[in-house]
Parts: sequence; C-alpha cells; structure tokens
Amino acid sequence: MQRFSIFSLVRNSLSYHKNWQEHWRSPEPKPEYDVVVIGAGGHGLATAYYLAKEHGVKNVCVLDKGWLGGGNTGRNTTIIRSNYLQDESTAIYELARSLYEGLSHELNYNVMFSPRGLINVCVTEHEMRAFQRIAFANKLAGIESRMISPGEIQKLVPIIDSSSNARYPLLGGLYQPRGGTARHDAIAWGYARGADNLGVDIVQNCAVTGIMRNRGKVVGVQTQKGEIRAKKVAFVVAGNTSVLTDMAGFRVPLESVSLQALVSEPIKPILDVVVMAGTVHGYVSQSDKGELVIGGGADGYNNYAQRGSITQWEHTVRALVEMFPAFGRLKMMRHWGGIVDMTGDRSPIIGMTPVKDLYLNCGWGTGGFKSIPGSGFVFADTIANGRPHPIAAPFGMDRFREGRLIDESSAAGVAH
Ligand code: FAD
Ligand code: PYC
Repeated sequence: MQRFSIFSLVRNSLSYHKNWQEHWRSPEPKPEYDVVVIGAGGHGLATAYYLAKEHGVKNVCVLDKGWLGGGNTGRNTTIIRSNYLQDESTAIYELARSLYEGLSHELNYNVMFSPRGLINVCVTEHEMRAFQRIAFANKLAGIESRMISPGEIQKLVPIIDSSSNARYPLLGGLYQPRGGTARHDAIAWGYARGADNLGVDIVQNCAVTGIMRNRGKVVGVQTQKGEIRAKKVAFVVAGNTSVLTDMAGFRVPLESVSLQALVSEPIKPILDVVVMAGTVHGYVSQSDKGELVIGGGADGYNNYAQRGSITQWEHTVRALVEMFPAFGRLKMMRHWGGIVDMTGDRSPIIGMTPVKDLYLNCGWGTGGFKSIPGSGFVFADTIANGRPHPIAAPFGMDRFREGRLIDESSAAGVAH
C-alpha cells in the first residue's frame, strides 16, 4: 500500500515529482505468457486483475497500442446503472454495479463511485411504455428502480423545465436511486495498479500487429516489440475489434461508430443526479470539479476517427438547452469522440471464438463503462476455466447464428 503525507507531497513537488513512486511498472514484454490480454482499457485491466486475484493466473501481460485508459474508458461520460430489460443483461450489469459499490475498498484506490441516482426521462408515450416495461422487469430481477412522475423529477432536478409548454414536455421517468457515476480514469488506474501489484505486466505503446496460430489454436501475438508467445489470448479492444478479428481470420457482427461527449466550464453545484434523455439525444451529470459532463447520440455512419464534430455537439447542446434553459449561459470547454463497437442487438459479445484459446470481449457499444467490474470478473473466470462463466454464457457469439438475440435497443441509453 502506498502512503502519502503532506510531507511527501511537499517533498515530491520540490523534486519535480522525480522520485514519485510509480503506480505500475513499465516492463519490457517477456517472450512468453500464460495469458496475453490485448487492450488496456477498463475491461482488459479488470480481466487481468481478476485473473491474478481470483484464479492465481499471474503470468499475464496486458498490451496496449497507446496509453492505458486512453480508449473509451478515458473518454466516456461515466454513467453507471443496471436498469436493463432482459434477464441476461440485468444479471451482468447489476453484478458490475454492485462491485462498483465496494471497488474503492477492493482496489484500495478511490474510484469516486457516486451512486447519486439516475433518471431516464421520458418525453414520448413510446418511451413511457418502454421504460414502464423495464421498471417491471427490474422489479422481477430484484433491481431497485421505479417510474416517477414529472412532479418527482422536478423535485430531484429543480433546474429542469417541467412546464407544460416546454419543447419536450416531461411525461415521467425511470429512476434508479443507486445508479450514478465513477471517475473513469481512476477505474483504469485502480485496476492497473492492482493487477501490477499482483505481478501482471502492463506494456503500453505496443500495438498488436498479427495473431500467431497453429492448427486452429492461437499460440501468440506479433507486436511492435516483437513476437510474444501465449497459451491464451484475449481481445478486449473496443472500437478496434474487427481489425483484430481480421488478423485472427474470423469475422464479428459489429459496426464501429464514433460517440461524442463534451464538458462545460466548472460551475457551482446545480445538478446532483444523472439525467438521461434518450429521445432528444442528451445526458448530463455534474462532475466533482463542477463541470457538466454531457453526451449525445452516436454518429449515424461508420468510422474510426476518435474526434468530436461540431454537428453532433450542436445537436446535443440544442436539445439540452431546451430541457435545462439555464445551461444556455454556459461555455463549453472541450469535446471529443471515442469509437464504440455495436452489435445488432445492442448487447456485448463475451466468450470463446472459432480460434481455440482465443477469447473475445467486445460489443459494449455506448454502454460498457458501467459493466467493467462485472465483465472483467466473468471474463477472467471464462479464460481461466476455458468455458463461459454462467453469467457470460448467453453473450456468446453463436447467439447471432442461433437467433438467441438479447435485445437491449430500448434500454441501451443512447439513441442509436
Ligand atoms: P477501451 O477503453 O476503448 O480500451 C480498448 C483498448 O484497446 C484501447 O486502449 C486501445 O488503445 C487498445 N487497442 C486497440 N487496438 C489495439 C491493438 N491492435 N494493439 C494493442 N492495443 C489495442 N459507457 C457507460 O457505461 N456509461 C457512459 O456514460 C458511457 N459514455 C460514453 C461516452 C462516450 C463519448 C464514449 C465514446 C463511450 C461511452 N461509454 C459509456 C462506453 C464505454 O466507454 C465503453 O463501452 C468502454 O469504455 C469500453 O471499455 P474497453 O475497455 O472495452 O475499451
Ligand atoms: O449506457 O448508460 C449508458 C450511457 C450513458 C451515456 C452513454 N452511455
């Protein structure tokens, strides 16, 4: 455990942080590992952490082409909830949400989990029906969520325009009291430090360029730092999944699109719940720094550009200003994009692949931040035991061939 005192802070600032203890090592890759995880986002790092912690599999390397947490994990709007429709989904998202509750303690790292409550507001009758159905499904699944009236929304969010002549008149909302947010970087950093402490090698700036196979089995990876042999390999490369599966010689039913977000200048606290408005493409929460963290809908076309665009944020801000007129006076500071990979049923793919000992975790689309702890937990178990964890089993790739879709288009949260 690292300890910081005011004296060590002063000492480190005077020495220009030169002697600051690093959170994780920066090793050169070894020639061979039991497991190579490709992708040092939240899902890859959590997978490595649970492989080491829960299964004693410590001869593990996590490779990333950039810096850890520099993909979608460091670009998302940090919303955490488990109010999905299908039983398969509520099982994994609620496992993740409940792990978030104890994650700072588990990792001895403050991930700033803030279960401040979350409202999916409804502005059409269609939405009301869809979310009412989700509320019933959540009740059956034992998840605390309920429909609330416009009056209750107004009490929770005094700055929302709930007047009857509003551009988007509020009809009601689905409220999950223990939904909320966490600090996205801290999730990556906490899992990275935890995995590193358990002996996992995290190698940044090392792109995987090829997948080595022998008689239908994966035997290693080619990288910018040379070949690394591996007994098992896991792809956890949101947004780049089809690039990697091409290297491995099979295809996945995914589309890659850009999803964008932006933040305002910091202001005093005005919003202490998370508000999502799917129909008008907008969601917003206020960070601890005071910035409003805002996101919108996904781009309507495929691309690999990790950049924001004026058209998209203009659309989002326009909708949110109608809903929260006070936001009209705010300055926006930054905007950016991340590449998300989406399946047709808006549910992830977790499990085995046509290549023996090659595992796949992808397709979280616009909503995989919230699932990081649960996904890492069940994926590590899947890899360690060579068969799908029971919670992961329904999310196998074969569901598309067999027609067992897990349709989450109404609960996915972001209109797409
Ligand atoms: P990433 O964090 O993207 O990590 C994948 C890593 O793979 C990257 O670091 C990348 O560099 C690496 N990689 C790729 N190719 C290679 C290669 N060839 N070799 C080595 N490394 C490689 N989800 C929510 O639940 N709530 C939200 O509020 C939310 N908001 C979002 C807002 C935006 C703007 C975006 C873009 C996404 C949002 N999401 C949200 C979705 C969520 O961010 C993602 O589902 C999640 O972060 C995916 O995590 P990951 O670890 O799978 O992928
Ligand atoms: O899945 O809840 C979600 C989400 C919110 C914003 C982007 N995705």
